[in-house]
Amino acid sequence: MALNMKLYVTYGSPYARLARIIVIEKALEDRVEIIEAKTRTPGSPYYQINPSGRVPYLVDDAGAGMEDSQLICAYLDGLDGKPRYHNASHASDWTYLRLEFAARSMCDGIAVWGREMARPENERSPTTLAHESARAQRMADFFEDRITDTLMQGSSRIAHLILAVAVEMARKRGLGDLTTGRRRLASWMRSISDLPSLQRTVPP
Ligand SMILES: N[C@@H](CCC(=O)N[C@@H](CS)C(=O)NCC(=O)O)C(=O)O
Repeated sequence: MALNMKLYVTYGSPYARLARIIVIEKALEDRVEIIEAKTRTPGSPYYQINPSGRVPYLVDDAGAGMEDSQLICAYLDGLDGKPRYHNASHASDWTYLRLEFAARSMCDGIAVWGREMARPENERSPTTLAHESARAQRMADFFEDRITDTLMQGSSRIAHLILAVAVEMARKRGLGDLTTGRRRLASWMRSISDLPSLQRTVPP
């Protein structure tokens, strides 16, 4: 089958990683071409494709473009009419949604940390780094308490993928290992990190 959809990514982006994980999990690799975009570059040709300049960005087989991992993951997951990570019962399951949005919040904070660290050293804000570091620790405590909840166990939901991607990004970008001293989160991370879709999308 022709690769008729295009997914623009950078390999370090946690949000793009979520979309790449769904492509693998939903066996869409023969339908979605993964393209590396040049982000954060004045005059990048990518801005002609996605004016916001962010990744992930998906162009579907009708040529319609969409941005944001939340939308793209739900779209890709629903293509076969059998969404596994966004099934209809989650949409009004407030207990589950609270966990999903807490994981998003944690991921957003760690992404801010990563962005700050990517700046030249003399442009980094120690205040922002300290703020995000403290937030990440509080959120890791939150998930250490919640991780044994049945909603965080069993078959993967998008909340699980977001949390896993966030914790791995913290490790990779120098914020530290958020599972240290958090036995339950550490054991949960060990098992989810073994998923082939996570292994195949590890950031460089
Ligand atoms: N809420 C968005 C966030 C996407 C985002 O922040 N992407 C970053 C990479 S991690 C990006 O493309 N940055 C480039 C820029 O800001 O120009 C999502 O979930 O997709």
